[in-house]
Amino acid sequence: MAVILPAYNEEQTIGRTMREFHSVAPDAFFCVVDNNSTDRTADNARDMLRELQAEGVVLREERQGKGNAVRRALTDVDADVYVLADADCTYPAGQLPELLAPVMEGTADMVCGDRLSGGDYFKENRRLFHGFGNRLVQGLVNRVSGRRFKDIMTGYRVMSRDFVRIYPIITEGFQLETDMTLFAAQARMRVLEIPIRYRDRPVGSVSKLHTFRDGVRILWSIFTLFRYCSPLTFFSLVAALFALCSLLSGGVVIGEWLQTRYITHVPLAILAVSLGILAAISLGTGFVLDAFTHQRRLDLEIRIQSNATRRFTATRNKGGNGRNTTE
Ligand SMILES: Nc1nc2c(ncn2[C@@H]2O[C@H](COP(=O)(O)OP(=O)(O)OP(=O)(O)O)[C@@H](O)[C@H]2O)c(=O)[nH]1
Ligand SMILES: [Mg+2]
Repeated sequence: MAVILPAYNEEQTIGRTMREFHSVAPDAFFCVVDNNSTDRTADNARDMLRELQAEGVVLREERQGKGNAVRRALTDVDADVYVLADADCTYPAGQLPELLAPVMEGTADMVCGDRLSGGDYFKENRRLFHGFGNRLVQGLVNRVSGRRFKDIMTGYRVMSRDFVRIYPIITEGFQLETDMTLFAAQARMRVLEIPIRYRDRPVGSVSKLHTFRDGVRILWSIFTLFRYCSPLTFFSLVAALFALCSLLSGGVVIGEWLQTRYITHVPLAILAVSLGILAAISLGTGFVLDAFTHQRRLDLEIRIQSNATRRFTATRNKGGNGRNTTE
């Protein structure tokens, strides 16, 4: 098992986070990914590895961003199960066994620590708009994915090797968590959410999340994903908008022609026709991209099937019925 801790200027809390996780998972391989920290984060992590006599590594990633850091860890470390957490002591290491069990047993591909159901997050995290932002993103993601996720942006996750091997990390920053959940939904992975306790960062440690900058990036990435994943719906909506404008501007022209058999609003007629053409082009684009999306889904499914670790093997004994389980 690998515990991945992306850390950017977390000298105050990285050691304590590692100690807490080590106390519940002494055999875990720690992977701390430092990202150009200007404080003693990397040194403290190395010191703590030595002190705990734990297995692990402190990696350095040049490209800034949590997504880049996690990508480095998942690319460099091979493990049967991956635990992802923040290096800021906010997530309860004590609940790791609960989160770990379903992935270990093979009944879930990703288990998320749900901060919101217990209510701690709203009490503990006092930053204005964070509760609102979480709810907004959750509503949008649930709408796009058709699922009912409770906490989409949690940073405490346990992931199976199978999930990690097929998940392409293309996001660089804090969009990572939202993207992971959306991808899991798209790939029809089994996602389980378990309510967890949540504490605010200890006094003196500083959050790396910029409410508006990162909020806008997350919303933009959901919008982009909607365009990529449901192009037919997306471009049909665009086409409907163009068609409506075309009808509104063309209505006047048609009305005039019906009454007088003349068209005096020539510019308006040209506008209406142009908007109609744009509507048709948008709809056509939607159909073409829909075919691409279909192909991409097929490719993804093939990748999932060829990468999956099979839980059961049917024995090929001559007279047997092939069953080796009672589950
Ligand atoms: N390596 C790396 N880690 C990062 C970067 N940005 C954030 N992190 C780490 O990602 C984790 C989450 O960042 P936080 O600032 O706690 O973000 P958050 O949990 O959404 O915000 P809070 O609710 O304020 O804690 C922490 O362990 C950070 O150190 C980065 O650019 N590089
Ligand atoms: Mg945090």
